[in-house]
Amino acid sequence: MDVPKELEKVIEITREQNKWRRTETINLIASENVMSPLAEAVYMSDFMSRYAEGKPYKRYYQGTKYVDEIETMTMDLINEITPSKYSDLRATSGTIANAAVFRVLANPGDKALITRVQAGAHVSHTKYGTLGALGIEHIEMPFDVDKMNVDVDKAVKMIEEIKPKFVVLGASLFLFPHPTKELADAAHSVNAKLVYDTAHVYGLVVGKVWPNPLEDGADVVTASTHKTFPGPQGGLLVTNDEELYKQVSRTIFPWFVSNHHLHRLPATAVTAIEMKYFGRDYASQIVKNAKALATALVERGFKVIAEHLGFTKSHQIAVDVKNFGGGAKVAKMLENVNIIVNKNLLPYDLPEAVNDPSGIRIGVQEMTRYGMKEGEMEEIAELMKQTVEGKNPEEIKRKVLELRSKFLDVKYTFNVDLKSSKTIPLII
Ligand code: DSN
Repeated sequence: MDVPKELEKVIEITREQNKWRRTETINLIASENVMSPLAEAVYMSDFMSRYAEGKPYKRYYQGTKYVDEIETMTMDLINEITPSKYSDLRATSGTIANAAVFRVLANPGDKALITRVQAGAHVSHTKYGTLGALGIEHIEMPFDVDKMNVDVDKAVKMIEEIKPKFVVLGASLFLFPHPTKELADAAHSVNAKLVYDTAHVYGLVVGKVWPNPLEDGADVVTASTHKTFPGPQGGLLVTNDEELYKQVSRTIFPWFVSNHHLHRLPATAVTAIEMKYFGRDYASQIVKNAKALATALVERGFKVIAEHLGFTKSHQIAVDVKNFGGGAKVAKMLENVNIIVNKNLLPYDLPEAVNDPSGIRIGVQEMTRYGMKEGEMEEIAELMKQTVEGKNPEEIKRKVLELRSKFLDVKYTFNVDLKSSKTIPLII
């Protein structure tokens, strides 16, 4: 039979995606990254076709001895690099990790305090997302726009007055570490728990450039495994609290996942090993690059948020682009020249401005993983300036392609010859 047209189309779309996003674009989406070829090789394995409901060595299926081994090893690696006492990798996303934790900590009708939506709370922290689905009331903590952080004194008072079941820190627009210690102390004084969502910054935590919230009193930390931590798309949670760990573990399965997408496990393990050996260099270069890009943008007339605070301590910067037509317009203009960012609410926007907010959010973690340094951040800032000034997009795109073509190999990984190392092929 001839190859059907629709099959050809599927192959073509996938090829085009690979070519465009892997080789032709400067990706500055703060929630994305690339796996190393090594992690991708183990991702494409027989694990992707199997089931292993339950926990290692306590499964509801036979045939899981290597799943047990890789899952246990990955949990140990995560505990080592975080560091933490207990980890669970079965949440298939950060949202699912949050859902399991929130469900254990509160019942429908209970209250949770979260960061302000415009200040970056993830949708899963809110009444619009997981918290709403669980029937838990979302109450926003005051935010100090000048400090680009939760207003500690007012938030502590609010915790003492409202006595929520839990407080959530961590955000999707996340420039500076949240005040974990102060809010953990306040939460514990009213028998509440502190949940810290490190989805965006987990790679910075394991790279030791961002505080480990567990060391500052957080009861449980959730994360994504594919943002600054450059692994497969997925979620995890870590804690030092044995009782909480047992309760959440009993809840993830069977309430929130059945199978936990097993091909994530070896790829997460490879990434954890990469972070163990290269994480510090990678994470500190990310922060240097973010600051360098912010500085270069300001020098070119952009209004980068939090200049008086040094712009950022994370992989992200936020830019107010109202003067250039707003976040939606600027994000489209940049996409047109192959620079990929997302429009983003800034803390002083109204929530209704979500479709055309003042800002764009920029993350430098993926380009850092491809080896870009401060000099390339300056080049990117220049290309962005030319774009918003309305210079010839085709000419700018040509320069983007040229810059990107010099950074096609993932760094901060090991050079392993996957083809010749074993008689059994690694890639089936
Ligand atoms: N909404 C994603 C982001 O921060 O881009 C995370 O799920």
